[in-house]
Amino acid sequence: MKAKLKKVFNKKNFERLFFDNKTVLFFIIGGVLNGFLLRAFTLKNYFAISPFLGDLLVLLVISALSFLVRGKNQRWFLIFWALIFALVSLINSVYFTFYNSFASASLISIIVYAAEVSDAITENVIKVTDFIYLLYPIIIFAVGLKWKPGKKTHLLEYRKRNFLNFSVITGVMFLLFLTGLTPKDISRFHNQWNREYLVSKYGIYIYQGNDVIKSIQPKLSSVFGYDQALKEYREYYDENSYENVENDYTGIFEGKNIITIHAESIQQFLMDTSFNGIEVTPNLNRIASEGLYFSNFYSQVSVGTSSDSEFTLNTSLFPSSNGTVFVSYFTNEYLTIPDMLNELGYDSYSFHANNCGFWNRETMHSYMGYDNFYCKPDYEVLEENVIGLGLSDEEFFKQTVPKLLDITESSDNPFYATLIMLSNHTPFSEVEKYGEYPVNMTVTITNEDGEKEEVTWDYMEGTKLGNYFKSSHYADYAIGVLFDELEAAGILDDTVIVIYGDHDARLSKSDYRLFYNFDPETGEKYATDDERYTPVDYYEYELNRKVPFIIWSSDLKKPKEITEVMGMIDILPTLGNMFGFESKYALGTDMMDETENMVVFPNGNWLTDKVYYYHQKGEYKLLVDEPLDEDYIETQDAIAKKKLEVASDIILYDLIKIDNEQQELLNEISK
Ligand code: GP9
Ligand code: MN
Repeated sequence: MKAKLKKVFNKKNFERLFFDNKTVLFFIIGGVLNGFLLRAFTLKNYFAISPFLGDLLVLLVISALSFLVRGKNQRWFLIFWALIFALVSLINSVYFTFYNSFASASLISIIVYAAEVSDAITENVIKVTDFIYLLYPIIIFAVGLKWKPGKKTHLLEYRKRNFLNFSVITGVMFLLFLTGLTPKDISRFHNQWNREYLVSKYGIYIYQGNDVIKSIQPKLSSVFGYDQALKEYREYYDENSYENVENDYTGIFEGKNIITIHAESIQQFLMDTSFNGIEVTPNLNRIASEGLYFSNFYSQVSVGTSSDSEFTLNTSLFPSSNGTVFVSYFTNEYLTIPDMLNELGYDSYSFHANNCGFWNRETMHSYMGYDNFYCKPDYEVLEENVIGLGLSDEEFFKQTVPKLLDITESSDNPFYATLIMLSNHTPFSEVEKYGEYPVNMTVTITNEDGEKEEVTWDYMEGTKLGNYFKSSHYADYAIGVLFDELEAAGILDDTVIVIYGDHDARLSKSDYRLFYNFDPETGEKYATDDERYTPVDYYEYELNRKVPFIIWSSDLKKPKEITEVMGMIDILPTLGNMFGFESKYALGTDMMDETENMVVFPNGNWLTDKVYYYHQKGEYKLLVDEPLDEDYIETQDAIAKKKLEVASDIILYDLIKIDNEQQELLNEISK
């Protein structure tokens, strides 16, 4: 291996590899230059190494492959790829001017549509500089034409050697590139939703390649198994079609406005936590004590995190584990809360002060039936009001309430509004912006001399969990501001407020271990064999991921805490019964019905009041002191599996649409 590397990485070999074949050399230089120019004009990131290596890597791969093509055809191969790469740069450059983001193959049909209807196209979106990228294939063409392939280029031996040499260089480059990536970069690559980030990290060519693969993947996988899926879907809904069941809450909120607050990364245990007598979430605690508070409620997200919770809440379907619904399956037909409320005469809006294209929200929210999505350009984002990813929650709420007021003043229709918070997003590091909230503990201890002494342990300060408490305390403060502003605007009385934590904060077990096992007597953690030690194993951790869910209304007769296990999928049936709509496709249940519930997670795990089941291992933790029925696990697991399968098939094969179309056809025929 060492010898091989030496053979490749010597001066003579480099000269032969690159200068013998100028087309290859220009191909690589031109491609790198185009990638650099694109990033400079769009992201303004001039000197980042990682995207430079990413671009170079792709160009080396193509160069290596070019040696598999004989004689003159090699240059045509390179000219072809130079043209493709130049077009990728050109399209992305134009797209960025238009949308402030990078292009995605899955959005092609939407772009054409948007371009047709938007006034923006009449503005000058195509600049002269966009065409600079086309110089690249033109130069490769010129160099390629001049280049006379010598006899040896036809020789298999020559081509094979060059191919192998290039492959070694590419391999080394790949390793170099990999070392600069963090696990977060890799997971973002997998999700493919934060497009600006991906280009800034991977370069434009890798980004676009990954994007094309991700866009085609769902189409390919949906070709197979379709008939079987439709059959099983019909069988399932013949037996399990969802209908509201009359209970004490049926119709109680009919005709009222709804404001749904998407509380970023808010977990339930925050509500049970205080420091120095001050609760982490005093506002949420007060709101919960006045409303219907579901304290054993779980988010059911997959890789689509925030967007998955928006999807599941609005459809009562599980998110996809094969790609993300918002990104890969957004054109499908789903029956959503906005759809059903629109039928009841509501107008629906969503609000998020971040980039409109994140999680493809701008497009998907419109597909989900929201009449308008207010996003970053609709907000004034002053530097001093920025926390983490964007506009602070306080400012977001302060600027959203006047918009809601305009909406109520311009229409007599009730509204459904989804307000997506942002500040409490990982990594919770802008501690100085969250306001004073010390996460320490002051206690009186007996010191070594036997005297009483007051000490303050800064045990949580500086930890990620500690910062999360501070950040959540800020988010809670912002929710308090929202309530005040809504009250002042006169909106609160006619409005039901729904609050959900969108998913957990993905904190480390070690931070929890410190938090639950801190010994104020010694300022150390309890030893693991201490009887006071609380272990944080897989099950503890998973069970602790629950998020709060609250339904609040000023005219709710009796506040109530519901402690049975519930999940995001149950929101639609619950609100449906209260507001007068229902979806036969709902896979959840009405949380106000007193039946035993099961929370199924997209990874196959599930939870009841009796058991947490760990799918991958086929093991479970018993949560009650009573034995289970013999077939309990098997029966529940089969139900969980079936539900996940039905949702997954609906998403993959667009079954709701197909089923509706077939039904319509049958109705036509039978007329
Ligand atoms: C982006 C925000 C974050 O706008 O909603 O999404 P998440 O990382 O939580 O899925
Ligand atoms: Mn989120």
